[in-house]
Amino acid sequence: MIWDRQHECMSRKRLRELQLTRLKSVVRRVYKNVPYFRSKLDALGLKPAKIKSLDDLRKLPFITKHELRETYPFGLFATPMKDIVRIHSSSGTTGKPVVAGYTRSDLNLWAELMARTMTAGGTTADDVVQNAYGYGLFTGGLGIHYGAEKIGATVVPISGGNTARQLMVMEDFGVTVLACTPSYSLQIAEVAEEKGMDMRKMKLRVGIFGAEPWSEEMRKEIEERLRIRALDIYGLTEIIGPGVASECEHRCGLHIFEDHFLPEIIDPDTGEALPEGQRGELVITCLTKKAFPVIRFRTRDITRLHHEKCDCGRTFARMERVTGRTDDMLIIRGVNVFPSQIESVLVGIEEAEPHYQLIVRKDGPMDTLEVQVEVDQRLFSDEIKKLQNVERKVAHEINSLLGIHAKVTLVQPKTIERSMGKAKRVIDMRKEG
Ligand code: DLL
Repeated sequence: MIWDRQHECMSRKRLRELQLTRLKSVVRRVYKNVPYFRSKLDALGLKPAKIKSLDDLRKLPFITKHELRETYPFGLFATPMKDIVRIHSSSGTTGKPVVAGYTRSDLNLWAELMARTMTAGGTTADDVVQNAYGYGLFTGGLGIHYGAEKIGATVVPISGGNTARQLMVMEDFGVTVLACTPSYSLQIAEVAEEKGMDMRKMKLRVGIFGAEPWSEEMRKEIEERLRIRALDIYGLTEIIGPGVASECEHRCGLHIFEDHFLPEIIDPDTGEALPEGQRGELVITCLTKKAFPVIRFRTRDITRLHHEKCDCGRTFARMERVTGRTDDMLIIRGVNVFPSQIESVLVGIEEAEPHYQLIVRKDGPMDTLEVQVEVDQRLFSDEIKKLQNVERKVAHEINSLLGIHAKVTLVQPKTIERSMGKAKRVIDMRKEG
């Protein structure tokens, strides 16, 4: 199903023309209205009129976390505050949060993009959507909310937490679509199992999951335990929130809504554009947003793009599932690893539960990795030798697939903190000295 066939299936040629017109216009507008951006371009001797082709985008400077910090909170807004009707922000675990403003037209656009997202995931007006993303400053809750309402679905705005109540609502209201982070969906599955609930008797059929990296193996695990089809959606506060890219029924990458967001892939070390199909850092330019249109925003998310047409008929580029962020990448004795790669290994091991945490420490000049993973209570009460065998097996798998030595510690069920939003996968003790 396609929400906006006219745009989502437009020819690549026509799409490029539209992108160019929009790019020229957004650069002119931001140059005129955002002094910070204007002074950056002036320092480069660059006038908006020099942007004549999509390739000219590369002449423009990047926006990174640094620029967002320098202009905190509203310095990159391109409209007067009186036109801004909503503010959202990121959680800001490291320093000040990112603040995003929306005009009324931005909110309409967002609802439209979320309607595309929900429809691509197979949601229709007949569905009952349990929205367990957090409501509030986080973009997940209200983003899904307005998109699902726009397509005429019934929204249950339950927000995150109180898992027993989530299950009661799911059963009693005949919920068919669950929207939350993948890690929270597992927590819901876990509590359902504890309560002896039979998911086959529930009407739930689809999960709309995103906001954190998750592996293909984790998808399978969630699908089996909740008896649903799980789809991946992507977005970020700096760009709009969810509604930047979404999987369709074919699940071969996430379609980027390219008529509004222009993607590039760069080498995160050099900032140079990478050739088609290569994996690197995703950079996004907002083409149509009014209040907070960031230009060449470095997302720090690692992915690659494919441009071949998808069987669903959409012509938009597809991004591969985000494997991790440049700042989440661990370098263990010279080997680069993302937490999601370790997740893929763990979820494939029968004795291990899909709850884990990675602890990175400094041991002299070396970085060491400890993988804590939960195992079944039965195994835990078993003889110590069995536990040691499983630890060895997990360490061996990690070593043979990723080439790193990790210390594996099996822990009791429920030792690893459960989250109702984004899971905390890495504890980096190096930063604490
Ligand atoms: O997480 C927006 C969102 C809400 C997306 C609900 C999807 C569903 P932020 O809190 O600003 O916004 O975090 C954005 O989360 O740069 C990625 O690193 C990560 N992320 C988001 N979606 C995915 C995904 C929301 N599907 C940051 N896979 C992004 C992997 C994701 N990582």
